[in-house]
Amino acid sequence: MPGIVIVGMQWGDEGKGKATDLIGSKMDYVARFNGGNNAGHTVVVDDQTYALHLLPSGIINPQVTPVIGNGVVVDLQALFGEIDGLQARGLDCSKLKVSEAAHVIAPFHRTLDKLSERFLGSHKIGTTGRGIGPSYVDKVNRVGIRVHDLFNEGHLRDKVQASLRQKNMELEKVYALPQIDVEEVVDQLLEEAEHLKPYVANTSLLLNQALDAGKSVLFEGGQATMLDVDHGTYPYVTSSNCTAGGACTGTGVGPTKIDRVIGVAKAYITRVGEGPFPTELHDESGEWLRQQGHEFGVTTGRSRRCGWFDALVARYATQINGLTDIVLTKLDVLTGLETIPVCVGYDVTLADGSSVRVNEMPTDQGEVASAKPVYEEFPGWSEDISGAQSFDEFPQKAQDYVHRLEDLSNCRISAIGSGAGRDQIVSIH
Ligand code: 2SA
Ligand code: GDP
Ligand code: MG
Repeated sequence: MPGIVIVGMQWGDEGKGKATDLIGSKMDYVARFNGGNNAGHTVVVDDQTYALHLLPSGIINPQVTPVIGNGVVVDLQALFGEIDGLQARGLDCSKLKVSEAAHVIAPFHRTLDKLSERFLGSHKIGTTGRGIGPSYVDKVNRVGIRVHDLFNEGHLRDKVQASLRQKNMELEKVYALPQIDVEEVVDQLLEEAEHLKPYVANTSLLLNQALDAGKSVLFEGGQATMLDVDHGTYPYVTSSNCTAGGACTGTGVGPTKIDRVIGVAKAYITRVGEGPFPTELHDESGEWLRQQGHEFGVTTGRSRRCGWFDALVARYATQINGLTDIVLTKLDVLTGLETIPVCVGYDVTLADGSSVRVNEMPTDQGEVASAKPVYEEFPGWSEDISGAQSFDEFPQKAQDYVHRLEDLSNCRISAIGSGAGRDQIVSIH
C-alpha cells in the first residue's frame, strides 16, 4: 500500500483540505509534516464545514490515525482548542499521535512574530502571527523546545532558559520591552505537557512500521510550493519546507516509501500576505474572483489577493515536487467568464535594466518581482458545472481549458473540483 504526498502548487489555499479528506478516506494514516496552525484547511461534509489548522484533515475520517510529524511546530494551546472544538462536534480525536521530536510554539514565539513584523515595516512578510517563524528560528538555531523536553522538568527549565537568554536581552535593550519570565513559561508548558502526554509517540517509527506492514500513509502538506522556505518567493515565504521533500524530513520516512506526489492547484490563483504575484489582478476581475471563490483566509480572515492561472508556477511546482498527478480545484468558480486568461510567460527586467521574455520560473526574486505576465486567452463557458458527475458532462470549453492547463503544467490532471462539497469532484483519467 502506498505512501502518498499532497502539496499545494501555488501560494496556498488550493483546496488541500478537501483533497486530503477525499484521498484520506482510503488511507490508514494521515500525517502533517510542516508548518503549524498557520494553515487553514477546509473540509465540507454535507452541511458541516470543518476548518482544520494543526490537525491533519484526515481526522474527519474515523478509520484514519492522524499524525503530527516532527517537522510541524506545535502550539499546544491551539492544539487543545482544536481537539476540544472537534470533539464537541462529535469527532473522535483520541487516535491522534504527536511526534516527540516536533518543536513547540510557546506564547513568546507569537509575541516575537508580531514584533518582527512591526520592525520589518514596509518589508513585512504578512505572516499569520501564529509564531511559526520564531519557532522554526529556534529550531534551526538549536535552542528550540521539543515535545519530549516537556516531560523532564529540569531539562525543560534548562531549555527555556537557553532559548530566552538572548531574546530577553534583545527585548529589553533593543525593543525596551519587559523580559519574558522563564518560570512562567516553564509552568505553562508543564501543565500543557500533562494534557499532551496521551498523544505523544515516536511517529517516525510508527509510520515506517505501518508502511512496512502494508498500511497506507497520506502526507498532508501545509502552505504551498511558492511559500516554501527554499523554493518559494523568498523572503515572502513561510519558514518550513512545504514541498514534497518536506514530507520525508518532516516525518522521518525515506523517499523510497513515497509512491505518488499529488499537487493541488486552483483553476486560478490566490495569495495571502505580502510578496510578488505576477498574475495578481488589481481590477474588478480580481474582486469578482474573490467574491465568486469566497477568497478569505481560513485562519486570519484576511482578503486573499486573486489572479489568473500561472503556467510557470504550475510547471515549477511539477518540477520541484516531482508531481505524479494534479488535482485541479475551483473550476466552477470560473463559470460565466467570456474568456479566461492563462499566463504562459513573463517579461522580466534583469539586473542590468534590460528586459527579456522567460518561460520558466526565475530564481532571482528581483526578476519575479518585475515579471509582467504574458497571457493566452481561452474561451469560457456559462453552463453550471457544480453538479457534474463525470468529466464528459463538463461543457467542451471547460474540458479544453483543463486539457490546456494539463499540457502547460507538464503533469496529468487526475481530478477536478467543481464545488466545495466532498462529492463535488470528478476524475478525469
Ligand atoms: P507564517 O505565518 O510565518 O507562515 O506566514 C508566512 C507567509 O506564509 C503565508 N501563509 C499562508 N498562505 C495561505 N494560507 C495560509 N493559511 C491560512 C488560510 C491563511 C490565513 O488557509 O487561509 O487565514 O490568513 C497560510 N499560512 C501562512 C502567510 O500569508 C505569509 O505570506
Ligand atoms: P487549503 O488551505 O489548501 O486546504 O484550502 P482552504 O481550505 O484554505 O481554501 C480552499 C477553499 O475552497 C475552501 O473554502 C474549500 O471549501 C473550497 N473548495 C475546495 N475545492 C473547491 C472546489 O472545487 N470548488 C469550490 N467552489 N470550492 C472549493
Ligand atoms: Mg488554507
